[in-house]
Amino acid sequence: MASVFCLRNVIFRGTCNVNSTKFLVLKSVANHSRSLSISSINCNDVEFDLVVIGGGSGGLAAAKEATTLGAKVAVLDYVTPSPLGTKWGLGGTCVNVGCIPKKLMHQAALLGESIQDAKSYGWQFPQAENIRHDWETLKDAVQAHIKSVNWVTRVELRDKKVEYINGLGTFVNANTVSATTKQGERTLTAKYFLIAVGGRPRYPDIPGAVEYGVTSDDIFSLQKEPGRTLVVGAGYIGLECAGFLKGLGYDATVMVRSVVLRGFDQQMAHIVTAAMQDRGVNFLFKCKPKKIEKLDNGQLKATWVNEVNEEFTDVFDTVLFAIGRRALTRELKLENAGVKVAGDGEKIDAVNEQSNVPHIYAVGDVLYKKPELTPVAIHAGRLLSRRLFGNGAATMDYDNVATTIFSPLEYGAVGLSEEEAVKRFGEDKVEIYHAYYKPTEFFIPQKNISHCYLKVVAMRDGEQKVLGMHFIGPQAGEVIQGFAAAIKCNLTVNALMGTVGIHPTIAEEFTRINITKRSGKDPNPASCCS
Ligand code: FAD
Ligand code: NA7
Repeated sequence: MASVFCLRNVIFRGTCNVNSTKFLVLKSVANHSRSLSISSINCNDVEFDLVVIGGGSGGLAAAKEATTLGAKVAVLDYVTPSPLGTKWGLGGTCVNVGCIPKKLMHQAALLGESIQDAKSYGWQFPQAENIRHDWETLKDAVQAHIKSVNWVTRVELRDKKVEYINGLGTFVNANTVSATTKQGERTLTAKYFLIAVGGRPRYPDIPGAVEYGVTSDDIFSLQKEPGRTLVVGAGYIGLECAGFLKGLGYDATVMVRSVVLRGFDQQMAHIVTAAMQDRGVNFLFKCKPKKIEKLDNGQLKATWVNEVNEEFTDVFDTVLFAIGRRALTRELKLENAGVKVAGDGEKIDAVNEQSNVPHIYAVGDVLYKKPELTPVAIHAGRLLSRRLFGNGAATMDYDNVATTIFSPLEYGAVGLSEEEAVKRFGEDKVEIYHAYYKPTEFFIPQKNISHCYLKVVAMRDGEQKVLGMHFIGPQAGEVIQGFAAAIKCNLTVNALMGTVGIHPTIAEEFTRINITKRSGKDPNPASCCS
C-alpha cells in the first residue's frame, strides 16, 4: 500500500548531480495525484539548468530566484507588435501595458478629482479657472517611467548573470527550444523549461475590430488623445480604462455583454457600476458590438445590438476592446514537446506549476483557472525555483488572493463573494456583515458617500471564520491588503470585532462591523464617530 501511495504522489525533480549523466531524484509531495511519465535527461549535454520563455512578472521572478540559488538560466522575451503596431521592452504585461501604466493613469484621474476637492479645502487656482488635462504630457511621463523600468530590469538580469535573449521561443522537442532573434535562430537545451508567456488582448470577430480598434496594449501609449471612447467589455480592465478616461475628462461608455465584473461579488459590482455612473461613465447593458467603420473625418462609427437584436450606432474617437486575453501558447508549438493544453484549448492545466511533461513547468497568466495577477505569477515563479534549485518545498496557494479594481472609486476584495460562499456552504451556514460608511475627507467637498460600502462574508457558526472581505472606497487596495494577511491567519469575525481601529481611517470600518444582512437593520452610519 505504502509504495502505491508514494508512486501516486511524486514530483520528478530531475536535479542533476554535477558528475552524473543520468540521475533522477524523486520527491514526495502530498496531494499531487497526477500520474507522471518518467523521463530522464542527459544532464551533461544541456546548456542551461533553466530556460524561461517569457520575460514578464512570473518568468523574471523565477529566473532571478534560480540564479540566486546557483542555476544557469536564460530568459527569452519577445513582444509581437499589436495590430496597431505598439511594441515595448523587457518586463512583460504588468510593467509595459498593464498594472503600472494603469495605476499611473488612475492616479492622474484621482488628481483631477483632488483638484476639485482642494478648492473646498481653501486652495485657490487664480490662473486656471478651466483646468484641463494634457494627454501628451501624461502619456510621455508614463512611457518614460516604463522605459526606465525596462532598463533597470535589463541591468538586474545582467548583474544576476541571467542570460537575456530577445527572441521568440518555440519548442523543437521536449528538451530543446529554438529562439528566433534578429541575429537568426539559436537552439537552447535545458534541464527544465518554464513557460511564462502570459497573454494578449482578444479582439471580437466583427468587421473593423482589428483594423480600427485598440486594446490595453495601445491605450497607454496612444499618440493622440483618446477622445470620446467606447470600451467594449465590463471586466476588470474595461472598467479601469473607462474609469481613468472619464477621470481625465473624456466621454467614456462601457458596453456590457452580460453582467459587470462577472466572477466578482455581484452586489459589489452593482455598487461599482453606480459609482462609475455617478462620475459620468455611460453604460450600455446587454449589448454586443456588430461592426466598426471609419468615417471620412477619422472618427469611428460603432454599430451594436441589444439582447433583442435591435441595432444602434454612435460615433466615437476611440473604440477600446477589453474582452479578455488569449494565452500565447499557440506560438510555442507545444505539440513538439508533448505539452498538453487544457479544455479551453489554450491554457496549461498544471499541478504545482508542473505540466504533463515533468521537466516543463508554467507560471502566470498562461495557467488554467488561476488568477491573472502579477503577484500570483511572481510568487509562484519564486516558489517553483526554490523547489527546483533550493531546498524549498512550499507550493503556491492560489486561494484568498486579494485584488483591487481601480475603477476609480476602488473595489478591493479577498476571498469568497457572497454568492460563492452561499453556493459552497448553503445560505443558512453563511453570515454577511455589511455597512455603509462616511470617509472623513469626503465631508468638506461634500463628495457622494452613497457608494462607500463594505461587506464581510463569514461562516455563521462558532467564532465565525471570515471567508471573504469586500471594500469599496478610496485606497481600497491599501485597505484590503492587510486583511488578506489576516484571512491567511484564519481571521474570525470575533477577532475582527476585537481589533481596535485606527481613527479616523476608512480601514477601521472593518473593525466596527456589527450589522448582519439577516437582521434587516439599516447599515447606514449615524455619524462619523458612532
Ligand atoms: P506577462 O507579464 O504577460 O509576460 C509574458 C512575456 O512573455 C511577455 O513579455 C511576452 O511578450 C513574452 N512572450 C510571449 N510569448 C513568447 C515567446 N514565445 N517567446 C518569448 N517571449 C514570449 N495584475 C495585477 O496584479 N494588478 C493590476 O493592477 C493589474 N492590472 C492590469 C492591467 C492591465 C491593463 C492588464 C492587461 C493586466 C493587468 N494585470 C494586473 C495583470 C498582470 O499584468 C498579469 O497577471 C501579469 O503580467 C502576468 O505575468 P506573466 O509572467 O504571466 O506574463
Ligand atoms: P475579463 O475579466 O475576462 O472580462 C472580459 C469582459 O469582456 C467581460 O465583461 C465579458 O463579458 C466581455 N466580453 C467577452 N467577449 C466579448 C465579446 N465578444 N463581445 C463583447 N463583450 C465581450 O477580461 P479583462 O480583459 O477585463 O481582464 C483579464 C484579466 O487581466 C483580469 O482577470 C485581470 O486580472 C487582468 P461576459 O461577462 O463574458 O459576458
